[in-house]
Amino acid sequence: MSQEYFPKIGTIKYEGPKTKNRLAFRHYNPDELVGKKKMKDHLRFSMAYWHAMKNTLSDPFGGGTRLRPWDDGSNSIENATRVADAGFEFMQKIGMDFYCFHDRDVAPELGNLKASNDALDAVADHLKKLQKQTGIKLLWGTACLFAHPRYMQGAATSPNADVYAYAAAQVKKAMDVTHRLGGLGYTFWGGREGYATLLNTDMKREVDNLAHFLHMAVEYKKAIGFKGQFYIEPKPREPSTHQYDSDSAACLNFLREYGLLDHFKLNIETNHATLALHRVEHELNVAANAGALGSIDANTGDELIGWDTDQFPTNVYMTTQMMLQLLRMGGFKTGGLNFDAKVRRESYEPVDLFHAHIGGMDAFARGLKIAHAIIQDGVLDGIVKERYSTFGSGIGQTITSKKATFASLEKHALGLPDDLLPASGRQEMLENIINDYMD
Ligand code: XUL
Ligand code: CO
Repeated sequence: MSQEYFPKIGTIKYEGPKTKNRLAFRHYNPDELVGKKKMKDHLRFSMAYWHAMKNTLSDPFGGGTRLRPWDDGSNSIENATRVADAGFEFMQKIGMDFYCFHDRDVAPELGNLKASNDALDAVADHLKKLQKQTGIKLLWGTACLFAHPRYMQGAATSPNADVYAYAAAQVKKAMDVTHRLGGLGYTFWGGREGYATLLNTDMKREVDNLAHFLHMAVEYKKAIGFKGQFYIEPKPREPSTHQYDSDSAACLNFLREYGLLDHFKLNIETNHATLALHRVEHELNVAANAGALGSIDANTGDELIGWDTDQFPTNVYMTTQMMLQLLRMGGFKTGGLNFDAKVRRESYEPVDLFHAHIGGMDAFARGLKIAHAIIQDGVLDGIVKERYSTFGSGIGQTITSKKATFASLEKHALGLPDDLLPASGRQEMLENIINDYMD
């Protein structure tokens, strides 16, 4: 990394909430302890290569607007390695320890699979060097199975067997490269694994094929000795009208049905949760309850627009709820907070990448500290425990210990008054309590 690509920007430092410097952290102080762990080890921030380095900032109504002097847009290896240099300079300056990529983000797709594989290998050699120089690690790799026209009708759920084979070959190579780079995980987001109309779709066959595809990935993982965690990333729609991996519950059901649950965890993305009409904490909770919360794609949507706008998360109320879920499950094991977020089309300068990530990192640092304080004080936990306390003794105890039957419950119910009521849910009081922790 001889040349500097962000020459006017130095290392971003923690300066505390009172600083006037916009290129500084107000809350994220990497080495500060929160409980027993450093902030950076709780949060494990990661750069999403496809957004930070490759997104041209186009939208359905207009082309790209970004200024990225280091990227000439060509398909050359030189360009790919220059972009990688800029990416690592960015991560170093902002202090991010991880990154994630699709095969086609880091290296160009050329005229045939062999040429594309060779290009990927060449760039991977360079990435390996950069990782060694900087200590930055690959959180997860993945394959882009949705951009090329061959995947217009799906990849592992394509109606065409040759497309299915091509997708398998692409994943095989992406897994090889992820393994070579010491990746801690590998993600399957079902880009176009879904359908637009049942009039032309054999859903059962497509889902069976998808499961077989993932079983082959598990086999291949064993064959090459890759120890990283596999993730599935739920998303309900966009690009397909109906995606097979629509939300946490659907993914868990699919994994169980096909005997894959031991091999996969979920990578939960906020904007995908809201597209599924769930709060992100719901999706995290469903995954965590199944022991399958693996990683997080951190972003947020625009509720007024309603599509996957992939914005940077700045809402501390939301990051607090997310951190409550994460801390309660004992924190990340292999995953992290990957900023699957892009700057707005209007924010086209390189420095905007810094403002965006600083804001996201600060929002999660605040969420972490607040969630930790809430858990430490036991305010919520005590109230939730009390809410279910009738299950701790008497008839409730027989239910909890699975000794109850319909007959025994009927006998008990016959002795109860008809106007019996549960205790108040106290939602507003609880929301007030959370607000007390916000300052
Ligand atoms: C798409 C999305 C992807 C995955 C990786 O909405 O989130 O970028 O994270 O393929
Ligand atoms: Co994502």
